[in-house]
Amino acid sequence: MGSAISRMVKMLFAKKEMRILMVGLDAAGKTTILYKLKLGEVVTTIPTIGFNVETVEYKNVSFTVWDVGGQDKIRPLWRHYFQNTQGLIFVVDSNDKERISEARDELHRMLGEDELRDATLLVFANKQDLPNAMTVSEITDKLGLHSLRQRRWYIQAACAPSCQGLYEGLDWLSSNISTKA
Ligand code: G3D
Repeated sequence: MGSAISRMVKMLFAKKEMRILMVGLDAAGKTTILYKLKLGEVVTTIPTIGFNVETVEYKNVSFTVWDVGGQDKIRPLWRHYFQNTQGLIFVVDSNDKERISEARDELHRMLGEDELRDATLLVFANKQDLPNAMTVSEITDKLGLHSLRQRRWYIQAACAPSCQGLYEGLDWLSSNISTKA
């Protein structure tokens, strides 16, 4: 399954030049997704204490990943990674009802960044395999996605360990990003 996904994802991105940021609260499943894509070697850098950045480069595509939430001091550093970002992937733990409002606040803060003004948004409602997971429509509501204006967005149910939903989400993203293909 993993290698089939990896082949499909590579086909999606083969001819495009794009920069994609994948963020979300810690433990949402970002690293699991990044490894499942098998696009290449995941490189972890630590620009400052408390800020781990994971990156994967595949041909002209770069994925950059970090945790958002509760780190006001290092926020200004994020901007360095925003430039030329066409795609923002926001990963949510569908089972984490306690932190869904924190996730919403972080998402809206990111979307308020000037450099991310034109970025297309894909939300992965991850951990759908867990019995008490919130549904996609509940998460759509709690994240306030319908209130977004002038933003292309899509929410995809996912289960990262089994790769469910990953290809579908990325397929939508690659078709809805304006690139310098
Ligand atoms: P992060 O990179 O966003 O911080 P991780 O999150 O990818 O490290 O995932 C955090 C934990 O959630 C991991 O478990 C991981 O296996 C698990 N996880 C990720 N996606 C899913 C999912 O879709 N369903 C379920 N049930 N678990 C998931 P551990 O135990 O390694 O901390």
